Amino acid sequence: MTKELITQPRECPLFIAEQFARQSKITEAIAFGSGNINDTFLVAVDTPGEPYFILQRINTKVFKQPQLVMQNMRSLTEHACQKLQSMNLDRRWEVPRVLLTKDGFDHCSDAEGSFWRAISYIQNSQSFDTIQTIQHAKEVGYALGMFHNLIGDLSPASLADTLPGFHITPGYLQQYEQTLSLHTDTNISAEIKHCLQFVSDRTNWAHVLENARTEGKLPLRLMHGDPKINNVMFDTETNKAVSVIDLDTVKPGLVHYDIGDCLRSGCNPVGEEVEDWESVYFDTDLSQGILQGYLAIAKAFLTENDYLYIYDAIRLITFELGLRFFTDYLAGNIYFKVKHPEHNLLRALVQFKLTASIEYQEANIRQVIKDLQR
Ligand code: GN1
Ligand code: MG
Repeated sequence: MTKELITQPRECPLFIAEQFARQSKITEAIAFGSGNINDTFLVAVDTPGEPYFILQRINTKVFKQPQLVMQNMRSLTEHACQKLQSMNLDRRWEVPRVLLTKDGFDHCSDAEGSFWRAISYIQNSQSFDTIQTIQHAKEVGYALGMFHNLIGDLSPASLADTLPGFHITPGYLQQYEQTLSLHTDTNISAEIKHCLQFVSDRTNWAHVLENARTEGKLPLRLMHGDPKINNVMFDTETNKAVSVIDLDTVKPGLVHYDIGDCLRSGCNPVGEEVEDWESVYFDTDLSQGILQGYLAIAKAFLTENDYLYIYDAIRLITFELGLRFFTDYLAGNIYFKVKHPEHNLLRALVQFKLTASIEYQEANIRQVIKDLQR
Protein backbone atom coordinates (compact mmCIF):
# COMPACT_ATOMS: atom_id res chain seq x y z
CA MET A 1 0.00 0.00 0.00
CA THR A 2 1.24 3.48 -0.79
CA LYS A 3 1.37 5.97 2.03
CA GLU A 4 1.41 9.59 1.19
CA LEU A 5 0.97 11.55 4.39
CA ILE A 6 -2.04 13.85 4.74
CA THR A 7 -1.50 16.46 7.41
CA GLN A 8 -4.33 18.34 8.95
CA PRO A 9 -3.97 21.72 10.61
CA ARG A 10 -5.18 21.34 14.19
CA GLU A 11 -4.95 24.63 15.94
CA CYS A 12 -7.05 25.72 18.86
CA PRO A 13 -8.34 29.29 18.46
CA LEU A 14 -7.74 30.90 21.83
CA PHE A 15 -10.52 33.44 21.53
CA ILE A 16 -13.00 30.54 21.26
CA ALA A 17 -11.46 28.72 24.24
CA GLU A 18 -11.75 31.99 26.20
CA GLN A 19 -15.52 32.05 25.67
CA PHE A 20 -15.82 28.83 27.66
CA ALA A 21 -13.01 29.55 30.12
CA ARG A 22 -15.15 32.46 31.37
CA GLN A 23 -13.21 34.12 34.26
CA SER A 24 -10.28 31.67 34.21
CA LYS A 25 -6.96 32.22 32.51
CA ILE A 26 -5.95 29.74 29.81
CA THR A 27 -2.47 28.32 30.34
CA GLU A 28 -2.34 25.82 27.47
CA ALA A 29 -4.51 24.36 24.68
CA ILE A 30 -3.39 21.25 22.83
CA ALA A 31 -4.86 18.87 20.23
CA PHE A 32 -6.21 15.87 22.10
CA GLY A 33 -7.40 12.30 21.53
CA SER A 34 -7.80 10.30 18.34
CA GLY A 35 -11.37 11.07 17.20
CA ASN A 36 -12.16 10.29 13.58
CA ILE A 37 -14.82 12.97 13.15
CA ASN A 38 -14.57 16.08 15.38
CA ASP A 39 -11.48 18.13 16.31
CA THR A 40 -10.75 17.92 20.03
CA PHE A 41 -8.55 20.09 22.27
CA LEU A 42 -7.60 19.88 25.92
CA VAL A 43 -7.62 23.33 27.46
CA ALA A 44 -5.70 23.96 30.69
CA VAL A 45 -6.95 26.78 32.93
CA ASP A 46 -5.96 28.24 36.29
CA THR A 47 -9.20 27.09 38.01
CA PRO A 48 -8.35 25.24 41.23
CA GLY A 49 -9.94 21.78 41.37
CA GLU A 50 -10.91 21.83 37.69
CA PRO A 51 -7.71 22.52 35.75
CA TYR A 52 -8.89 21.23 32.35
CA PHE A 53 -11.82 21.26 29.99
CA ILE A 54 -12.46 19.77 26.56
CA LEU A 55 -13.09 22.03 23.57
CA GLN A 56 -14.42 20.56 20.32
CA ARG A 57 -15.12 21.70 16.81
CA ILE A 58 -18.10 19.66 15.66
CA ASN A 59 -17.83 18.24 12.17
CA THR A 60 -20.99 19.70 10.67
CA LYS A 61 -20.67 17.63 7.50
CA VAL A 62 -21.46 14.64 9.73
CA PHE A 63 -23.66 16.27 12.39
CA LYS A 64 -25.76 18.52 10.17
CA GLN A 65 -27.79 19.95 13.07
CA PRO A 66 -25.19 20.41 15.80
CA GLN A 67 -27.58 22.45 17.95
CA LEU A 68 -29.71 19.29 18.26
CA VAL A 69 -26.61 17.38 19.41
CA MET A 70 -26.21 19.96 22.19
CA GLN A 71 -29.89 19.83 23.05
CA ASN A 72 -29.71 16.02 23.38
CA MET A 73 -26.55 16.24 25.41
CA ARG A 74 -28.05 18.71 27.85
CA SER A 75 -31.23 16.64 28.33
CA LEU A 76 -29.44 13.36 28.80
CA THR A 77 -26.66 14.60 31.09
CA GLU A 78 -29.20 16.39 33.28
CA HIS A 79 -31.29 13.23 33.49
CA ALA A 80 -28.28 10.99 34.15
CA CYS A 81 -26.95 13.32 36.90
CA GLN A 82 -30.29 13.30 38.70
CA LYS A 83 -30.58 9.55 38.46
CA LEU A 84 -27.02 9.14 39.67
CA GLN A 85 -27.73 11.22 42.76
CA SER A 86 -30.74 9.11 43.63
CA MET A 87 -28.73 5.88 43.28
CA ASN A 88 -26.32 6.41 46.20
CA LEU A 89 -23.64 4.52 44.33
CA ASP A 90 -20.73 3.23 46.43
CA ARG A 91 -18.11 4.05 43.81
CA ARG A 92 -16.97 7.03 41.75
CA TRP A 93 -19.09 7.70 38.66
CA GLU A 94 -19.29 10.93 36.69
CA VAL A 95 -21.32 12.31 33.81
CA PRO A 96 -19.58 14.87 31.55
CA ARG A 97 -21.16 18.34 31.83
CA VAL A 98 -21.93 20.73 28.98
CA LEU A 99 -20.08 24.02 29.64
CA LEU A 100 -21.63 27.36 28.78
CA THR A 101 -20.00 30.41 27.24
CA LYS A 102 -19.64 33.76 29.01
CA ASP A 103 -22.97 34.69 27.44
CA GLY A 104 -24.70 31.54 28.63
CA PHE A 105 -24.81 29.61 25.32
CA ASP A 106 -23.93 25.93 24.88
CA HIS A 107 -21.88 26.63 21.74
CA CYS A 108 -20.29 29.43 19.78
CA SER A 109 -19.16 30.00 16.20
CA ASP A 110 -16.00 31.42 14.70
CA ALA A 111 -15.57 33.62 11.62
CA GLU A 112 -15.56 30.57 9.32
CA GLY A 113 -18.83 29.41 10.81
CA SER A 114 -17.33 26.41 12.66
CA PHE A 115 -19.43 25.12 15.55
CA TRP A 116 -17.57 24.97 18.90
CA ARG A 117 -18.67 23.53 22.20
CA ALA A 118 -17.03 22.62 25.50
CA ILE A 119 -17.44 19.70 27.90
CA SER A 120 -16.06 19.16 31.40
CA TYR A 121 -12.98 16.96 31.61
CA ILE A 122 -13.19 13.90 33.85
CA GLN A 123 -10.34 14.80 36.21
CA ASN A 124 -7.75 12.21 37.26
CA SER A 125 -8.83 9.77 34.61
CA GLN A 126 -7.41 8.15 31.49
CA SER A 127 -8.61 6.03 28.58
CA PHE A 128 -7.05 3.11 26.72
CA ASP A 129 -7.05 2.06 23.06
CA THR A 130 -6.87 -1.63 23.97
CA ILE A 131 -7.95 -3.65 26.98
CA GLN A 132 -5.13 -4.61 29.31
CA THR A 133 -6.59 -7.30 31.60
CA ILE A 134 -9.80 -9.29 32.24
CA GLN A 135 -10.53 -6.98 35.18
CA HIS A 136 -10.20 -4.06 32.77
CA ALA A 137 -12.66 -5.83 30.41
CA LYS A 138 -15.20 -6.29 33.23
CA GLU A 139 -14.94 -2.59 34.05
CA VAL A 140 -15.56 -1.65 30.40
CA GLY A 141 -18.68 -3.82 30.48
CA TYR A 142 -19.77 -2.32 33.77
CA ALA A 143 -19.37 1.15 32.26
CA LEU A 144 -21.65 0.35 29.32
CA GLY A 145 -24.21 -1.22 31.68
CA MET A 146 -24.06 1.81 33.93
CA PHE A 147 -24.53 4.12 30.96
CA HIS A 148 -27.56 2.18 29.69
CA ASN A 149 -28.96 2.13 33.20
CA LEU A 150 -28.58 5.90 33.62
CA ILE A 151 -30.39 6.73 30.37
CA GLY A 152 -32.71 3.70 30.31
CA ASP A 153 -35.71 5.42 31.85
CA LEU A 154 -35.54 8.46 29.57
CA SER A 155 -38.01 8.00 26.73
CA PRO A 156 -36.34 7.40 23.31
CA ALA A 157 -38.66 10.00 21.80
CA SER A 158 -37.26 12.68 24.13
CA LEU A 159 -34.00 12.84 22.16
CA ALA A 160 -33.64 13.99 18.55
CA ASP A 161 -32.24 11.81 15.80
CA THR A 162 -29.00 13.71 15.27
CA LEU A 163 -27.50 11.26 12.79
CA PRO A 164 -30.19 9.61 10.65
CA GLY A 165 -29.16 6.18 9.39
CA PHE A 166 -26.43 5.71 12.00
CA HIS A 167 -25.85 1.94 12.51
CA ILE A 168 -28.59 0.99 10.04
CA THR A 169 -26.48 -1.55 8.15
CA PRO A 170 -28.80 -1.95 5.12
CA GLY A 171 -28.51 1.82 4.59
CA TYR A 172 -24.70 1.58 4.61
CA LEU A 173 -24.97 -1.24 2.07
CA GLN A 174 -27.03 0.99 -0.20
CA GLN A 175 -24.43 3.76 0.09
CA TYR A 176 -21.74 1.20 -0.69
CA GLU A 177 -23.53 -0.04 -3.84
CA GLN A 178 -24.01 3.54 -4.97
CA THR A 179 -20.37 4.47 -4.34
CA LEU A 180 -19.24 1.34 -6.13
CA SER A 181 -21.35 2.15 -9.19
CA LEU A 182 -19.59 5.53 -9.47
CA HIS A 183 -16.15 4.09 -8.89
CA THR A 184 -14.28 4.04 -12.15
CA ASP A 185 -10.75 3.25 -10.96
CA THR A 186 -9.55 0.18 -12.84
CA ASN A 187 -6.54 -0.29 -10.58
CA ILE A 188 -8.01 -2.94 -8.28
CA SER A 189 -5.48 -4.28 -5.77
CA ALA A 190 -5.67 -7.69 -4.09
CA GLU A 191 -6.77 -5.97 -0.87
CA ILE A 192 -9.66 -4.21 -2.61
CA LYS A 193 -10.72 -7.46 -4.28
CA HIS A 194 -10.69 -9.14 -0.88
CA CYS A 195 -12.93 -6.40 0.59
CA LEU A 196 -15.36 -6.52 -2.36
CA GLN A 197 -15.74 -10.27 -1.94
CA PHE A 198 -16.01 -10.02 1.84
CA VAL A 199 -18.93 -7.61 1.59
CA SER A 200 -20.72 -9.45 -1.19
CA ASP A 201 -20.61 -12.72 0.82
CA ARG A 202 -22.50 -11.07 3.69
CA THR A 203 -25.04 -8.86 1.93
CA ASN A 204 -28.05 -11.08 2.61
CA TRP A 205 -27.38 -11.33 6.34
CA ALA A 206 -26.70 -7.64 6.94
CA HIS A 207 -30.40 -6.93 7.65
CA VAL A 208 -30.44 -9.11 10.75
CA LEU A 209 -30.82 -6.41 13.43
CA GLU A 210 -33.09 -4.14 11.38
CA ASN A 211 -35.37 -7.10 10.62
CA ALA A 212 -35.52 -7.96 14.33
CA ARG A 213 -36.39 -4.35 15.08
CA THR A 214 -39.16 -4.06 12.48
CA GLU A 215 -40.58 -7.44 13.58
CA GLY A 216 -40.81 -6.04 17.12
CA LYS A 217 -38.25 -8.47 18.53
CA LEU A 218 -35.86 -5.72 19.58
CA PRO A 219 -37.25 -2.50 21.08
CA LEU A 220 -36.11 0.99 20.19
CA ARG A 221 -34.19 2.37 23.17
CA LEU A 222 -31.72 5.15 23.80
CA MET A 223 -28.15 4.17 23.04
CA HIS A 224 -24.70 5.69 23.27
CA GLY A 225 -23.91 5.01 19.61
CA ASP A 226 -20.12 4.96 19.98
CA PRO A 227 -19.09 3.13 23.18
CA LYS A 228 -15.70 2.12 21.89
CA ILE A 229 -13.10 1.25 24.45
CA ASN A 230 -11.35 4.61 24.49
CA ASN A 231 -14.61 6.36 25.33
CA VAL A 232 -14.56 4.70 28.77
CA MET A 233 -12.60 6.73 31.33
CA PHE A 234 -10.69 5.02 34.16
CA ASP A 235 -9.69 6.50 37.50
CA THR A 236 -5.89 6.85 37.44
CA GLU A 237 -5.56 5.59 41.02
CA THR A 238 -8.19 2.88 41.46
CA ASN A 239 -8.13 1.68 37.80
CA LYS A 240 -11.91 1.50 37.91
CA ALA A 241 -14.19 2.85 35.18
CA VAL A 242 -15.57 6.25 36.16
CA SER A 243 -17.31 7.67 33.11
CA VAL A 244 -18.42 7.12 29.53
CA ILE A 245 -17.66 10.10 27.31
CA ASP A 246 -18.33 11.20 23.70
CA LEU A 247 -22.08 11.71 23.93
CA ASP A 248 -22.67 13.09 20.41
CA THR A 249 -24.42 10.00 19.13
CA VAL A 250 -26.72 9.31 22.09
CA LYS A 251 -30.08 8.97 20.39
CA PRO A 252 -32.84 6.43 19.74
CA GLY A 253 -31.47 3.11 18.47
CA LEU A 254 -30.77 -0.44 19.64
CA VAL A 255 -28.64 -1.30 22.67
CA HIS A 256 -27.30 -4.03 20.40
CA TYR A 257 -25.41 -1.45 18.35
CA ASP A 258 -23.65 -0.48 21.57
CA ILE A 259 -22.97 -4.04 22.68
CA GLY A 260 -21.54 -4.81 19.23
CA ASP A 261 -19.42 -1.68 19.14
CA CYS A 262 -18.07 -2.14 22.65
CA LEU A 263 -17.05 -5.73 21.95
CA ARG A 264 -15.62 -5.14 18.49
CA SER A 265 -13.32 -2.47 19.92
CA GLY A 266 -12.65 -4.10 23.30
CA CYS A 267 -11.91 -7.64 22.12
CA ASN A 268 -9.38 -6.66 19.48
CA PRO A 269 -6.11 -6.80 21.47
CA VAL A 270 -3.99 -5.29 18.67
CA GLY A 271 -6.30 -2.29 18.26
CA GLU A 272 -8.24 -0.84 15.34
CA GLU A 273 -5.35 1.27 14.00
CA VAL A 274 -2.86 -1.59 13.61
CA GLU A 275 -0.78 -1.73 10.41
CA ASP A 276 -0.46 -5.52 10.29
CA TRP A 277 -4.16 -6.25 9.70
CA GLU A 278 -3.55 -9.95 9.34
CA SER A 279 -2.56 -10.12 13.02
CA VAL A 280 -6.07 -9.05 14.10
CA TYR A 281 -8.23 -11.51 16.06
CA PHE A 282 -11.21 -11.50 18.42
CA ASP A 283 -10.33 -12.48 21.98
CA THR A 284 -13.23 -14.47 23.49
CA ASP A 285 -11.84 -14.26 27.04
CA LEU A 286 -12.08 -10.50 26.83
CA SER A 287 -15.61 -10.80 25.42
CA GLN A 288 -16.56 -12.90 28.44
CA GLY A 289 -15.11 -10.24 30.74
CA ILE A 290 -16.94 -7.36 29.04
CA LEU A 291 -20.25 -9.22 28.88
CA GLN A 292 -19.94 -10.32 32.50
CA GLY A 293 -19.44 -6.71 33.61
CA TYR A 294 -22.23 -5.49 31.32
CA LEU A 295 -24.78 -8.13 32.26
CA ALA A 296 -24.19 -7.63 35.98
CA ILE A 297 -26.20 -4.45 35.43
CA ALA A 298 -28.04 -5.05 32.16
CA LYS A 299 -29.68 -8.34 33.13
CA ALA A 300 -32.22 -6.20 34.97
CA PHE A 301 -33.54 -4.76 31.71
CA LEU A 302 -32.60 -7.21 28.91
CA THR A 303 -35.27 -9.52 27.50
CA GLU A 304 -34.95 -13.11 26.27
CA ASN A 305 -34.87 -11.83 22.66
CA ASP A 306 -32.14 -9.35 23.49
CA TYR A 307 -29.82 -12.22 24.40
CA LEU A 308 -30.64 -14.05 21.16
CA TYR A 309 -29.22 -11.18 19.10
CA ILE A 310 -26.02 -10.45 21.03
CA TYR A 311 -23.85 -12.67 18.84
CA ASP A 312 -25.29 -11.14 15.65
CA ALA A 313 -24.74 -7.66 17.07
CA ILE A 314 -21.04 -8.31 17.71
CA ARG A 315 -20.55 -9.72 14.22
CA LEU A 316 -22.71 -7.10 12.48
CA ILE A 317 -21.31 -3.92 14.04
CA THR A 318 -17.77 -5.12 13.31
CA PHE A 319 -18.70 -5.88 9.70
CA GLU A 320 -20.61 -2.60 9.44
CA LEU A 321 -17.63 -0.52 10.55
CA GLY A 322 -15.47 -2.31 7.98
CA LEU A 323 -18.10 -1.55 5.34
CA ARG A 324 -18.24 2.12 6.40
CA PHE A 325 -14.43 2.46 6.19
CA PHE A 326 -14.30 0.64 2.85
CA THR A 327 -17.09 2.77 1.35
CA ASP A 328 -15.34 5.93 2.54
CA TYR A 329 -12.10 4.73 0.96
CA LEU A 330 -13.90 4.16 -2.37
CA ALA A 331 -15.60 7.55 -2.08
CA GLY A 332 -12.26 9.35 -1.59
CA ASN A 333 -12.11 9.67 2.23
CA ILE A 334 -14.85 12.18 2.82
CA TYR A 335 -16.28 11.06 6.18
CA PHE A 336 -13.50 9.71 8.43
CA LYS A 337 -10.31 11.72 8.96
CA VAL A 338 -7.32 9.95 7.44
CA LYS A 339 -3.56 10.18 7.86
CA HIS A 340 -2.81 8.76 4.39
CA PRO A 341 -4.92 7.91 1.30
CA GLU A 342 -5.06 4.14 2.05
CA HIS A 343 -5.88 4.62 5.74
CA ASN A 344 -9.58 3.77 5.42
CA LEU A 345 -8.78 0.70 3.31
CA LEU A 346 -6.42 -0.53 6.02
CA ARG A 347 -9.05 0.15 8.70
CA ALA A 348 -11.61 -1.81 6.66
CA LEU A 349 -9.20 -4.76 6.36
CA VAL A 350 -8.77 -4.68 10.16
CA GLN A 351 -12.53 -4.79 10.83
CA PHE A 352 -13.11 -7.50 8.20
CA LYS A 353 -10.33 -9.65 9.70
CA LEU A 354 -11.98 -9.17 13.11
CA THR A 355 -15.37 -10.14 11.63
CA ALA A 356 -13.86 -13.32 10.17
CA SER A 357 -12.37 -14.18 13.57
CA ILE A 358 -15.78 -13.63 15.23
CA GLU A 359 -17.45 -15.88 12.65
CA TYR A 360 -14.82 -18.57 13.14
CA GLN A 361 -15.48 -18.55 16.91
CA GLU A 362 -19.27 -18.32 16.67
CA ALA A 363 -20.00 -21.46 18.74
CA ASN A 364 -17.62 -20.34 21.45
CA ILE A 365 -19.04 -16.80 21.64
CA ARG A 366 -22.63 -18.09 21.70
CA GLN A 367 -21.65 -20.39 24.57
CA VAL A 368 -20.15 -17.48 26.52
CA ILE A 369 -23.43 -15.59 26.12
CA LYS A 370 -25.51 -18.62 27.11
CA ASP A 371 -23.45 -19.29 30.22
CA LEU A 372 -23.76 -15.68 31.34
CA GLN A 373 -27.52 -15.62 30.76
CA ARG A 374 -28.13 -18.32 33.38
C1 GN1 B 1 -16.00 7.49 14.70
O1 GN1 B 1 -14.94 10.11 15.90
P1 GN1 B 1 -14.92 8.91 16.71
O2 GN1 B 1 -13.58 8.28 16.69
O3 GN1 B 1 -15.45 9.13 18.11
C2 GN1 B 1 -17.42 7.08 14.32
C3 GN1 B 1 -17.81 5.77 15.00
C4 GN1 B 1 -16.78 4.70 14.68
C5 GN1 B 1 -15.39 5.18 15.10
C6 GN1 B 1 -14.33 4.16 14.75
C7 GN1 B 1 -20.16 9.69 14.35
O4 GN1 B 1 -15.96 7.83 16.08
O5 GN1 B 1 -19.08 5.35 14.54
O6 GN1 B 1 -17.09 3.49 15.35
O7 GN1 B 1 -15.09 6.43 14.44
N1 GN1 B 1 -18.36 8.14 14.71
C8 GN1 B 1 -19.29 8.60 13.85
O8 GN1 B 1 -13.15 4.44 15.42
O9 GN1 B 1 -19.43 8.15 12.72
MG1 MG C 1 -17.44 9.31 18.66
